[in-house]
Amino acid sequence: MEPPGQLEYQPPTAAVRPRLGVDRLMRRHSLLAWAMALAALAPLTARTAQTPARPNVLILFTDDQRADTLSAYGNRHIRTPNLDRLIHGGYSFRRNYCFGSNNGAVCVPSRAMLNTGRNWFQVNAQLTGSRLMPEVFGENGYRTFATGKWHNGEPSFLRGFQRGESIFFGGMADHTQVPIRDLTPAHTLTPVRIGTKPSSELFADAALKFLKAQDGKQPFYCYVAFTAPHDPRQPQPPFDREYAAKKPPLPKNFMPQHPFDNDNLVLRDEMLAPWPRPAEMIREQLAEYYGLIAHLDGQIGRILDHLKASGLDKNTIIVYAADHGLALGSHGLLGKQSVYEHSMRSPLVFSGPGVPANRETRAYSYLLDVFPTLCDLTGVPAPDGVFGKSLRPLWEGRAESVRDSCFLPFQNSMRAVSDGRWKLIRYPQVDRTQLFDLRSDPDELRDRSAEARQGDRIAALRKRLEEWQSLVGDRQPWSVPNPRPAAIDLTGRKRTPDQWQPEWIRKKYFEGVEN
Ligand SMILES: [Ca+2]
Repeated sequence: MEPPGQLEYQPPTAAVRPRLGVDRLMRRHSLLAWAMALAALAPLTARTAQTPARPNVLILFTDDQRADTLSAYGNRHIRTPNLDRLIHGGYSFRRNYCFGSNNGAVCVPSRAMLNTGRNWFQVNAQLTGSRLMPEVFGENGYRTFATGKWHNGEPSFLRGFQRGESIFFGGMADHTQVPIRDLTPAHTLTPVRIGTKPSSELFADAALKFLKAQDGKQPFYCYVAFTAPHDPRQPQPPFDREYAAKKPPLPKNFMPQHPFDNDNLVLRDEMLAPWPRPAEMIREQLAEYYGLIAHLDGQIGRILDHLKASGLDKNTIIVYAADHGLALGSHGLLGKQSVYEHSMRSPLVFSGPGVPANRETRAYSYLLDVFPTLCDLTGVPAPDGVFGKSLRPLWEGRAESVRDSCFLPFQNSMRAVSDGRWKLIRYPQVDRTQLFDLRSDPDELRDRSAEARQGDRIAALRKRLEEWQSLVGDRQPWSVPNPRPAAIDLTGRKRTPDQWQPEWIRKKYFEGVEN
């Protein structure tokens, strides 16, 4: 596996260089068209206005997918031709992050932040008191639909979406037996039924059914939240055999154990392999993870094919992202409960009308920027309280960045800030600090914090971190009274498989473990 920071994606050439003048001209035309359409509908309220010229919105959201698991970004050990197609046709945010987490189930706050544009200090898991992205689009003339994972409770789902099929309320499930529900025309949820296809096929089927029923009279907002490649890591044929036969190499920052206690070492994600981590077992799980992504890629391809064949691609903004990354062997970890790059970074791509093709930026972005960006692109007003920022100025060349640093707060156990090159991580509960030079050390392997000459740099980064804390109302102190010892050795620690792991995974990875 290539380390995320070293994956230099080179746009092919001058043929795809930005033509900002043309882009701006086109944007003006499109704004003019909208203005005319809006003027014609002036007597109508925003709630009932229907402006077919408005672009449709399609969100393809994956679960636990590392930012470096895409062949278009240079990973030679995975093939993702369909996601590559999306990347080549769109604008990539190569430094996109989940804004930390207040929950070991990082999916929950990540999705809360995506769907409200708020940070986790402003929004709760059930999204009460926050305006939802689909809710706002629905009120502004969009036909809203969702399929796949919704991890923020049924009431918020019902508030957010007008339509839905094959909805999974929960964190994870056996990918071949997903418990799903549908939204009835009376806007109630059906009893749970068990999906009879692999998860990504189920959700792609539902999305395609919705897309094929669109008549163009009303713009749509279609949210497709895949549960792949979240564990259980169950690659589907033929990708199971393909990747088992050619296992990816270990990540460059593979370690048998995390070097100290980060407060998140013993939880369900981390129990999927023993301590110390056996190198070959990590490669097996990487092969299964990649196989699951390859299958997901094929299902996304079905959706992209339909958009192209139907012509919907000409007026549909596609957002592709994942809720966060995953360690899978990096730093001795398996899960996402850390603020290292592999776990907090996630892919983010925009494509569609007005978005340049085959371009990318390394400006910092967060998933919570998606909501205000889509508002900016569609003319839908962003609600009060949105913390994210529109990313549109980046691809239009009107800004080099929308923020000068990246803050990653994780529960009360970790705080990180990076300035584009240097990254400071603080672990208050065990009184540990790390400093990495991401330019020369993108894998976060060489902690420089003990070097005397880094004192000023650490002080400056700490100041920036505290400015972020002040901005978001984060009261976590740098130090706590009586910090715990940082040293820990998990060798031979008892493991428990959870109910979602299928029998073959229990046999393969929990042999000899009581379950
Ligand atoms: Ca997730």
